[in-house]
Amino acid sequence: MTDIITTQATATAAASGAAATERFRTRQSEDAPAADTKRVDTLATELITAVHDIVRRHQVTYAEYDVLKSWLIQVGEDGEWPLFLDVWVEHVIEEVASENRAGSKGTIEGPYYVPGAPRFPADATLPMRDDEEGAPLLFQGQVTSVDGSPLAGATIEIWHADNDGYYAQFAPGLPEWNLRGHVTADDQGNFKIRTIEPAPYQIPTDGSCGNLIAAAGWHAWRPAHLHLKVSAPGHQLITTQLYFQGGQYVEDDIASAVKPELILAPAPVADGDGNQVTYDFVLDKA
Ligand code: MBD
Ligand code: FE
Repeated sequence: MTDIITTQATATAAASGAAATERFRTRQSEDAPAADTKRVDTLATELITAVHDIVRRHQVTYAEYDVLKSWLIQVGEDGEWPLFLDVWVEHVIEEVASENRAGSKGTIEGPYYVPGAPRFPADATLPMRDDEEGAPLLFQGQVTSVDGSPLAGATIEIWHADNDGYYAQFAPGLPEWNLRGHVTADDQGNFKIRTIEPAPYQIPTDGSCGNLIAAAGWHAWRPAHLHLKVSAPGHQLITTQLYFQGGQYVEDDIASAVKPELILAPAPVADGDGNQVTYDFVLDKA
């Protein structure tokens, strides 16, 4: 009995990993692309050959091979493949995907996006608990096209961690849509979102990604960040994140997802609590 209560009340790698894996599977089954044999041949062959090269170059032993094998099995059992891939691989996928974009910078999506968040008009307060901790943040801006025209009715999806670094639906005890919302900009593309500043995010230390980080002597942290998906009809959706100037780990993100264009410098609100910042989004045409 005590065990059950403890398990449910504590954020674990296995629980957040299982949720992230399930979330990804749901999305992938809806729009899985067809595989091209030639492409799979090329990519799989080069990946396998790269592994062979590493084994030869570093004289990898049977003992090390067996550690790798059990670690790979464990990543799956912990449900941490989404976490592993998004932390150590996705930033290069995003770099390649956005090479030819002229509008606002994007960055990785990460494992914790959930579609279908509650909708709000252009002046919005994100769902949060009555006693939600963290400095209030007023995040506002305008969405325009690369040609400068305002994008009326653009949508801004936003999701972020709370003041303890936890995401709703991936950690226990949080309201389902806490700090998640889908905001529709006004007829000038303007939006105003009231929320709280998130805390830095620590990769779970009790799972296989945490084991790797500890074994390699790395740190397990991402800087505090807001996640966003910004879109408008006839334009390319951008998935991005925004960080906080001077914040811990901004210069040293475990997921390598910080870009200079994505760093906010909020200023104290003159006649109230917390900080405010303006950030505009420019979308490329579709
Ligand atoms: C996160 O919150 C995140 O944004 C990424 C990319 C990886 C792990 C946790
Ligand atoms: Fe995140």
